[in-house]
Amino acid sequence: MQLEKYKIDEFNHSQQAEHTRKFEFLADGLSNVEGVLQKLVDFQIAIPSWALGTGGTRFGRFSGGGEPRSLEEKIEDVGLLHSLNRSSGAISLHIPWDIPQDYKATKALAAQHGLKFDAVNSNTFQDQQNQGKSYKFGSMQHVDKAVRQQAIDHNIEVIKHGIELGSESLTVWLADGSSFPGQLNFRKAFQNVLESLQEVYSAMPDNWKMYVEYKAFEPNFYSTTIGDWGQSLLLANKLGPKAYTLVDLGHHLPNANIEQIVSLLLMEGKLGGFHFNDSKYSDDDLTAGSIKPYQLFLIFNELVEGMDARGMNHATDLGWMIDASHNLKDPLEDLLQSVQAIMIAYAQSLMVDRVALAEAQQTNDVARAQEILQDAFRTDVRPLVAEAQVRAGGAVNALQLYRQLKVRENLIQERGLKTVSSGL
Ligand code: LRH
Ligand code: MN
Ligand code: MN
Repeated sequence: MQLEKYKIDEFNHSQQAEHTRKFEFLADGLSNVEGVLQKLVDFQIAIPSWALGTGGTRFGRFSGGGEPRSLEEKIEDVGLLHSLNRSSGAISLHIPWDIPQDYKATKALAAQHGLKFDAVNSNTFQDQQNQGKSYKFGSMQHVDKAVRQQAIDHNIEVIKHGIELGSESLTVWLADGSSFPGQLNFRKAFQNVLESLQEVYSAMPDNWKMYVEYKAFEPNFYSTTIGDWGQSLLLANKLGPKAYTLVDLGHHLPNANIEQIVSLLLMEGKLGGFHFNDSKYSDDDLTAGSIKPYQLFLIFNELVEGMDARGMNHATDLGWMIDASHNLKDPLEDLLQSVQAIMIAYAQSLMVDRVALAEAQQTNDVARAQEILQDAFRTDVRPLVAEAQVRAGGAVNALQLYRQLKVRENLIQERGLKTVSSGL
């Protein structure tokens, strides 16, 4: 489906008076509005290809209509999101759920939609048809060298696809671990993973980054070989300067202080990327900001502070990605909401009075420090985010326009009501 620019302009025009009133009211009380707006315009969040179809649970999947049936249609869907909000200018592929057939054509299609290829993801947590060895007992940790080799070869293959598409990073998430005490020798498992990752690492071009993603549990329920940020950081440090830790917000044990983890990883120069989502329990993959918006803000607060301290570019120096997939909502509406929540948290964190906060910390003024953070968090910055998206060429309210233009209905007409998407 084509989303012509004039439709966005018409919509923005119809909302102009109300938007201007709200924006001017907000901007009036803020300092450095132009600087903040530019940062918001520059900020882009990659969309995972696997979130474009309705996600399932292990109890079932209720497929939605008009879902993308091919890599091309996934790119088109992200293109739609990006033309609505101008903040989703990249797609993250998962191999072999996505196999590019014709690199040139795939790249041209993405460019036509203004999209880049973000991190490519490998998959050694499922067995594929015609696969020689099984990953039932792990992949890179496996006791059998032949299984480890298969996992290494797959990752090198993924890097090759990424190079062809212009991607510059590889995300490795391993399901490796054990479900019963005694099943695994922890040290041997870790060592095997390290050695396997070293081979993959050396196959990466010099300008690439490897993101080592950790997760506390699931599918293994006794131990996970890369189970937390300590294990990931250990690997990243041993691997070398191209390896970093990736934080997926849903991959922690309950109540973990993720903002503190982020702060220390940044301090060590080893924070590589993010998988944004939200959760009530564990890896729920719910819409970012839907359950714990204050936590999302606190994480951004550390990100902005830590990146500024290290002189990092907010827009380009970390891999910002969403990893949420939904089984109830229209996936595109869900993604628009996630991007919006991330932009809001980012905007709020840009408004924190850092000088006053440092002063409050230095004088142990606990109440003042809390007030400073909550002042920013309790400011309704939606008009600021909307203004940035309009300036970038997007809609003043992407979700509202999505509904008004009946995008899903159009996609159903084009692609059919019952579609089977590849992925989760
Ligand atoms: C694992 C995970 C990882 C995978 C994705 C599908 O739970 O977060 O990032 O690649 O889900
Ligand atoms: Mn993830
Ligand atoms: Mn996950």
